[in-house]
Amino acid sequence: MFIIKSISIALTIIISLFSTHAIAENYTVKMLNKLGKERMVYSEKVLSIKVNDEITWKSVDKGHNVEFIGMPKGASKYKSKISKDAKYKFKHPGIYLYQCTPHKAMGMIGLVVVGKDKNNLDKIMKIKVYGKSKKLLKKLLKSL
Ligand SMILES: [Cu+2]
Repeated sequence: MFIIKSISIALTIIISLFSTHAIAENYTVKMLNKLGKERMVYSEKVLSIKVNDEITWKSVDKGHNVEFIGMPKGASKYKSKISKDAKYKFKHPGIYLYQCTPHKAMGMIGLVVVGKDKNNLDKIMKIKVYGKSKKLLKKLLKSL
């Protein structure tokens, strides 16, 4: 009886460890000069993640960064250093829009949807983006 109880307690601990592990995930987005036919791109343009997930942007090619230009209420602004890996933990549900500062007119933008929450979609649609990013942003928002 004692053994069965011990096993069941151990199992409960193991399962809870696994589930807490599954709660926060880390995604990787590569910052690239070239991807197929595209130039100056993030390897993932749209990511849907959960609250408390993290994204690491890898500086695979030099000269890129991450600059948040739109985010849900409560989320802090973020701007990373050029040619450095960047990491951000998404604590607030909603849509985040970011761009690469040097290539913002070349369509180097990305969207993150946290917690499947699109409460700030109207605000994101009104954010000013540049050059090639205008058409791309419209397309990406439509795909959400
Ligand atoms: Cu760039």
